[in-house]
Amino acid sequence: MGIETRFAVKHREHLKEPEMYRVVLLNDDYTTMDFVVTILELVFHKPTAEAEAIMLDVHKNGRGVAGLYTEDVARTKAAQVHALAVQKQFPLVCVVEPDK
Ligand code: TYC
Repeated sequence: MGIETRFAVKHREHLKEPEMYRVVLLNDDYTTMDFVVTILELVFHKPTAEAEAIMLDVHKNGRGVAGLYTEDVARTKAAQVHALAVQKQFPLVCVVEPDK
């Protein structure tokens, strides 16, 4: 076994998958469905059909997962959602929580 292979094998054992975080959208009575779909398309890069399905899931069940990311990306996306919601004066809230 060559030096590079031995190095790779030895060091791979110290690598861990990053902890993942959910960005969860919460339902409310005032934010428009169109705005939530737009958020899911723009911030979370969901295709329209999937964005509509997630929005309806949140509308019916009170909350729903917009996406799963490393913590810094999840918090950045949550901040982007908040900034866009404030801009349009919608009370839309999303929270970041560890995925197990
Ligand atoms: N419940 C809102 C309405 O009826 C739509 C909505 C969906 C709001 C998802 C927020 O995260 C949300 N206009």
